[in-house]
Amino acid sequence: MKEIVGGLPVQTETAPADGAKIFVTEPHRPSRAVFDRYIDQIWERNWFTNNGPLVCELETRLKARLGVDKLAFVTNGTIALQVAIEALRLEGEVLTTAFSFVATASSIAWQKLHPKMVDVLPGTLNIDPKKIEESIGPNTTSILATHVFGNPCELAQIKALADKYGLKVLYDGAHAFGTAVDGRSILDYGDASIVSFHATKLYHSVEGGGVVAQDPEVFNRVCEMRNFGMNAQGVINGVGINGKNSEFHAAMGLSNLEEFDHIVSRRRELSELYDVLLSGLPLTRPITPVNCTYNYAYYPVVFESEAVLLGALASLNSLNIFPRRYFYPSLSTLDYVDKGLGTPVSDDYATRIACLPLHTNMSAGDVGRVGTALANYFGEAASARRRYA
Ligand code: T4K
Repeated sequence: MKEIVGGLPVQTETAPADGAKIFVTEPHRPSRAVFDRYIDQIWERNWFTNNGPLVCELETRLKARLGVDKLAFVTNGTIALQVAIEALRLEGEVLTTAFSFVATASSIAWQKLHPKMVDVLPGTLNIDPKKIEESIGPNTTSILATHVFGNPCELAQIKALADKYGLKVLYDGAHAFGTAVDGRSILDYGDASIVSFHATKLYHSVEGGGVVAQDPEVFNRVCEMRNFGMNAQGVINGVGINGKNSEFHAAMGLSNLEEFDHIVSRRRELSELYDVLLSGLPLTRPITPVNCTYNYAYYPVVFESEAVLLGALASLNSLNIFPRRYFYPSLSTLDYVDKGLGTPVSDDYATRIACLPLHTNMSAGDVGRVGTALANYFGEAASARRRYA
């Protein structure tokens, strides 16, 4: 059966019995034997949380892997943002990107600061440095910029602005584990960076996150704040929260870390297959800078219009394929943010971008199924347009 969705014809019959669901993402499952060995250790020690040995081991291995000096493993990426904002002592107005997951903006508001929206660059969908400069006001103290889909922000230009106007820079690197610029992890830039290790991320610890900070005093505050404001001796040095993560989460993180190279190379293979299958279709893709080692965190595609996107999603959903509208709506539509100078680029892209399924449980055949479904959709849309012309 065909229906008109967004002005275009869409296949709406139920998916074939053999068409297993393909989600935008699925958690990577590491070797069960490796994971079980860590769980056995936890069982044996009966030490479950509060800075246990596996949490310490994970932090050490993550630092080595990323080449960073200071990293604190915390409960999730959102707590990482809140603790980092607090530890950096950000105040007043924080300039932030309109194109990100809601946690970026809501963390600022949660800390009772003022998120002011800044528009993005059409190529990378990352915050536009020129617009940052135009948006700086008397109460601006800082910049919170997201490396969207794991693609690096304009690091040098943002640093130059921060130096010029005395602003602090916090990077939301929720998607950025494994991305490097000029051989250096992008989590090592800015005054601090955060990362998410949520189960839907390419590298995960089920729930989890990390804070990387440059200044030892800021990092010390991060460590104390995630532990109710207490230092290692139990002395309360200020207000804190419970941002600690557990041994079980560290076990998953350690197990997945052993497979991280495989995870990235598999995602790269699948992404390159998409590149081939989708070439010639009326879709565009965000740009990855040449000096960037990309982590293949997502496979975003931009449609000509929201109507075409909605038609494509409905068509794919009917075939049991579930891309996601990351990120919709543009954060400038939230009622608790300052809309700043306006964010037309973000507002436009947010209506017509979606991420295609990409995860290590997918086969090349699954990518083929998605590619074919999209090609069929565009083929049918084109012939319908010809019929009605
Ligand atoms: N900053 C940015 C820029 C972020 O993108 C995020 C989070 C954060 C900060 C905050 O980090 P965390 O506090 O989350 O650590 C997901 C994630 O929950 C969220 O972590 C992520 N970004 C955001 C972009 O996406 P949903 O609502 O899309 O997840 P959900 O549950 O719909 O899952 C997506 C698909 O994954 C499902 O269709 C099926 C599959 N799935 C999911 C889970 C949880 C599985 O197969 N198994 C699973 O266990 O938010």
